[in-house]
Order: sequence, then structure tokens, then C-alpha cells
Amino acid sequence: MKCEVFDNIITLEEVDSTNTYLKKYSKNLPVGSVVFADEQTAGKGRLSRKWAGEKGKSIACSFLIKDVYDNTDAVRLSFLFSIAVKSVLTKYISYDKIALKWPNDVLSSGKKICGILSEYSKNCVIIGIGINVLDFIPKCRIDQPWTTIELESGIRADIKSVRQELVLSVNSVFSRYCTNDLNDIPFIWFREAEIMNIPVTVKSNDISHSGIIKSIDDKGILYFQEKKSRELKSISFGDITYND
Ligand code: BT5
Repeated sequence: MKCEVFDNIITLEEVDSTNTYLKKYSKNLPVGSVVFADEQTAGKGRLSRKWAGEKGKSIACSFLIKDVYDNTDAVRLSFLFSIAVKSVLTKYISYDKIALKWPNDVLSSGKKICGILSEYSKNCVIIGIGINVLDFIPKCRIDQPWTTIELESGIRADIKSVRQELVLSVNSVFSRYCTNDLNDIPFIWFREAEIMNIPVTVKSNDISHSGIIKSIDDKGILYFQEKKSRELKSISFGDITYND
């Protein structure tokens, strides 16, 4: 893959989902394309979950990365984007409130403030980012604690400025960490997340385990020591909750 600079910025008033838009048009769009939408009518999360937002109150965008021939790179790249989001959020919210949650959420005060959806399609990786900026009333139920930049900081941030800060931050993180070998990225993320030895509940395939986080591997698989058996187990998809 080419480690591109994101400089082809498309802005839409309304779209079903910015990820779906890029999937549809990836062939004709140049390297370095990003699409922002004021409103999504069918914003989506992982596993067909819904992503909520309200017109003009949040960041809803997707970044297109072309010429990717290993679908594991989709996971690795999504880690880079969460590092870039963290850096934007710390302009508004104090650093110690922000946490990176495996695989691709960003939390503030333990509540979800950003979700990242990475998809691999036709040798492209599409990274969708939703950030709650201003307070809003969700149209669909959000079945977990969530928050906004406004709630966390008292700042009514300007959406256009946050968009610009995000693109700058992504470009800066890419130029720092995105080399031809992306294998190191999960380890960089793990250090940045500071989650070594943190108690966690892991849910995958409707099975829950309690344990302590121990490590990550170059594919982004997370390893934890299960509390009961003390065995080292891994999770490659699913959800975790930090229990501190
Ligand atoms: C994610 O999925 O967190 C990925 C969300 C990605 C959204 C962006 S917006 C731009 C781009 N276009 C899209 O269509 N999607 C991307 P997941 O880990 O599966 O989490 C989904 C869960 O988050 C839902 O089931 C809710 O519990 C919760 N949720 C939904 N909307 C939320 C919001 N605005 N803030 C916080 N949590 C939310």
C-alpha cells in the first residue's frame, strides 16, 4: 500500500453512510480521499449495529486507503486512526480522561465518544470515524454509556475545525508510523493505550470471560489471562469492557 496524504476532501450534506459511499465510489476516487457528511441516514457500526448522530452535531467521515493486499492491514490501520482521534480529543478534553479501547473505540471518562469501523473491500481499506462533538438526542437507542466533547469539556467545538484537526492529525500519525511494514502498529497502539495488566471483561460469540490484559500481537489479537483458569486466552473479534 501507499502511505498517502489525505488531501482530497469531499463534503456531503446527507448520505446513507460515509463508509458505504466510499465502497461504492472507491474505484474512481483518487488516493487520499476522505468524505465527511453533515448527516448519515444509515450510519453503521460493526456486526450490523447502528451508529447514531444528529445533523451538524458530530463528525461522520471515512478515509479511503487504496492498494491494500492483506486484509489484516485493515485492523492495523484502524489502530492508527484511533491514535489520531485521541490526539484531536485531547485538544478539548483533559488527557487523563481519554482512553483507547480495543479494538477501535475511544472513551472519555469511561464512556464512548468515538467509534471506528474498518472495512476491507476490493483491495481498499475504508476507515469510518464517528465522533460525538455537540450534545444531541439520538434517534436510535445507544445501549452503552456514551458522551460528547461538549459534555466532557463544556466546549461547543466548531465542527469544521474538528474536521480539519482530524485530517491533520491522521496525516501526522501516518507520516510518523505508516511505513511499508505495518506489523508494528498494534504494538504502538498497545503502548499508547496503556492497558497492560488492566482487569477486563471480554465478550466474544456471546461468551464472557473476566481477566487481565497481557499483550497484543502483530495482527491486533488481544491476549488476556483468564481469572478463573489463569490460562492465556485471546480475542480477535468482539467487545471488551475495562473493569477499573
Ligand atoms: C463502532 O461500532 O463503534 C463503529 C462506529 C463507526 C461510525 C462511523 S460514522 C462514519 C462512518 N460511517 C458509518 O456508517 N460508520 C462509520 P461498534 O463497536 O459495533 O459500536 C456500535 C455501538 O455503539 C452501538 O451498538 C451502540 O451501542 C453504540 N453507539 C451507537 N451510536 C453511538 C454514538 N453516537 N456514540 C456512542 N456510542 C454509540
